[in-house]
Amino acid sequence: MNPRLRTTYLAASAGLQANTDPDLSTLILDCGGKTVDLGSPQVMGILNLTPDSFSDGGRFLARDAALAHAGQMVADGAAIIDIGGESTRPGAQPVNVEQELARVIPVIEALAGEIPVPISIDTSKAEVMTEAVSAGAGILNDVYALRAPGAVDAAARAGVPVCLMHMQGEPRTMQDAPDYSDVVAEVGEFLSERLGTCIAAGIPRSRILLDPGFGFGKTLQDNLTLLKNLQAFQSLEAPLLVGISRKSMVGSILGGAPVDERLHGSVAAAVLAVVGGAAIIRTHDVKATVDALKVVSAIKAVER
Ligand code: 8Y4
Repeated sequence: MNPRLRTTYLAASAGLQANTDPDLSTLILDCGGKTVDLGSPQVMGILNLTPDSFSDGGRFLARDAALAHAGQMVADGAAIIDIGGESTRPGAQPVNVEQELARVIPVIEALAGEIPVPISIDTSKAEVMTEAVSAGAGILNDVYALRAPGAVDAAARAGVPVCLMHMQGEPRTMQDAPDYSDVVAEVGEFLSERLGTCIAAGIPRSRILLDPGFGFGKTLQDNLTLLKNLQAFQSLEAPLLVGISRKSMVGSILGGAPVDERLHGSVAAAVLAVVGGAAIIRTHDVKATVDALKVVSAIKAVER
C-alpha cells in the first residue's frame, strides 16, 4: 500500500472521543433549498418503491404507499429520503433510462413538496440525475461515483450534493471474485481520485460525500476490514456516508439470517460506523437507527 496514505490515515483519530478532521460540526449541506445538518450523525431512509402494476389503480396505490412510507421515515427522524429506480443488488439486470424515469420521477414530484427533508436520487445515469433534480431531488447518490458518460457534468450543472461510492466491478458480477491487496488503501485511492475529478469538473468540495460501498465488490472480510478502519477515510476530508442496513455481510455474520432478521446486527454496524466517523447512515430501519445514534451522540457529548 501507499505508505503516505497509511501515515495520513493513522494520523486521523476518531472513536468516542471528540471528533476530528473534516469539521462536520459546522457543516450544513445545502440540498437545493432543503438542508442537512452534519453537526450530528444523520440517517438516510431507504424508500421502498414497489414495482407498480400496469393498471392506473396499481400505480396510484404504489405512489400512495411510497408517500406514506416516506412520511413515516421523516416522523421517525430521517434527514434524507433515498429513492432508487434501478436495482443495484448483486446479479440485478440493468434498467433503461425510460423505465428508470417512469419509476422515480412521479414519486419525486409527489414527495418533494410534501416532506421537509431532501430527497436523494440513487442513480448512475446523467439524464436521470438532471430530471430528478428538476423534479425536486436535492442529493445525487451514485454507486458508480459519476463514472457513467456525462454524469460528472450533469452533477456539476445540477448544483446539489453528490455521494461518490466505491464499487469494484459492476453490479451483475461484482460479488463473483472481489480482489484487493489492501482494501482500505485501494478504496481510499479510488475515492480520492473521484473526489479530485469531481472538484476539477466544478463540483465544490463542500458538496461531496464519500462512501466505501459496503457489499459492492467486497468479501465479508473486506467489509469487516473497511468498517474496522473507517477512520482511515477521515483523511479525505469529506463527510462519509455508510450503507450496511440488511446487507448480506450482516446475514453472514449472523449465520445466514434472512433479510428480515438483520435489524439488530445492522444497528450494531451503524453504531460502529458512526463511532468510526460516519456522518450519514443509509438504512431501511429509521426509528431503530435514529434511537441508537442518539445514544451514541449523548455518550460522545459528555465531558470525559
Ligand atoms: C438487503 C437489503 C440486502 C439491501 C442488500 C441490500 C448503498 C447505496 C445501495 C450504499 C450508497 C442494498 C443505493 C444495495 N447500497 N448507496 N445503495 N451506499 N451511497 N442492498 O451502501 O441496499 S443498494
